[in-house]
Amino acid sequence: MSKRIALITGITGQDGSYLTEFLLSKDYRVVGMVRRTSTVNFDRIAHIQEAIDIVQGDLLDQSSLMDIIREYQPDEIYNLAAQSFVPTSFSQPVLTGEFTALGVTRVLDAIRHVKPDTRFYQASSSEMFGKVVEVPQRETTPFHPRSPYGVAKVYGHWITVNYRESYNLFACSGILFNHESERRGLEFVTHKVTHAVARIKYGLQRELRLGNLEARRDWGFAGDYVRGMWLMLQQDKPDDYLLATGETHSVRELCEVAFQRAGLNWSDHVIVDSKHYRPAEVDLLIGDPSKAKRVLGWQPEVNFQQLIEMMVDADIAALQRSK
Ligand code: NAP
Ligand code: F7E
Repeated sequence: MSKRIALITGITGQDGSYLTEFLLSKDYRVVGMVRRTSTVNFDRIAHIQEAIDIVQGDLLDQSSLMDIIREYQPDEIYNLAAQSFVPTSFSQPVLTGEFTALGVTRVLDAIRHVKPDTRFYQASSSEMFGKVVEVPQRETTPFHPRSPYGVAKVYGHWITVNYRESYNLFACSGILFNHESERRGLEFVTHKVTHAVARIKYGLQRELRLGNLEARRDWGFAGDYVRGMWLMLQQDKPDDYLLATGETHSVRELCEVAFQRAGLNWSDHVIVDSKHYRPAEVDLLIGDPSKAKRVLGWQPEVNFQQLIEMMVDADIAALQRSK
């Protein structure tokens, strides 16, 4: 039997790299779409690059998306590409809308015209809940986004639902809460903290400047979440699912756990700097993943403490290797 073909947009990102490993383990042929840059940055997929096809395309360019689908005839498309950093969405709101919102329509429309039986996964986000109206948040909780990023993701979510309902596409929206790993970008708070912990331990820096320590998030491990993405596309019918751990912790608790892992006291090093505050904050996120558990049989295997300790250990090991 010929291999199933999966196309991943955003393959060079954190989730793209874990999803690629997962799909290769399921014997898929994986095609990764990357945008053209003058310097190639395939750090996260360098170890599996030989096993995949890389193709150039861009969420801003409709014809590139159509050509890729025509050429590779994917059975499944995972749309992970986005401008995903919330503060940048405040400074570059229009670009964020182009990538993170309209980009979704471009992929869906390419599927509709070229290969309408392709199964589609949209990377939606807990940032859509924003100023939450229900605790914990479920698939049915109304959205109140608090950033241009969150607003763009609400658009991406509803256009996915709309193409499913209008054109009968197998289109799923995964509402994923924060998920992290040693491959997380260094600007996100978990990796910013664990990376700084390693550097402080080895005397390479003394202080760590953060913003709102009281913000609470439902943090899980990225490796667990990509399994959920795949499960959504293996069902008989397309639907939307929320993936979360069901636990919430503050940035302050994140600091406590991370510094403690390295034998340090967080309050000796962390400085609150208003520069890192956002024009509008998401104060509390906690998800109820019971639908994903019931229907997909999905549940996370790594808890908050294990995740943060894993990330600190990885950052310390990386620093030791580089010395
Ligand atoms: P990430 O590490 O920031 O990766 C984003 C990817 O999108 C990168 O591969 C990037 O390519 C690519 N990209 C950006 N603009 C593009 C464009 N115009 N055309 C083609 N590719 C483009 O994000 P992530 O953490 O893996 O998250 C994956 C997806 O899930 C994103 O859509 C994110 O918004 C969403 N999400 C993430 C979380 C989370 O906690 N991680 C939670 C909910 C939803 P370059 O390498 O060229 O920059
Ligand atoms: O912030 C607070 C900050 O940037 C988490 C993206 O993957 O998850 C991510 O979005 C919290 C916020 O992630 C700093 O104010 C305090 O309340 O790690 P973050 P995020 O904004 O939750 C969602 C689900 C996505 O979909 C997004 O793509 O931490 N915080 N001090 C800080 N945050 C940062 N980055 N840096 C600080 O110094």
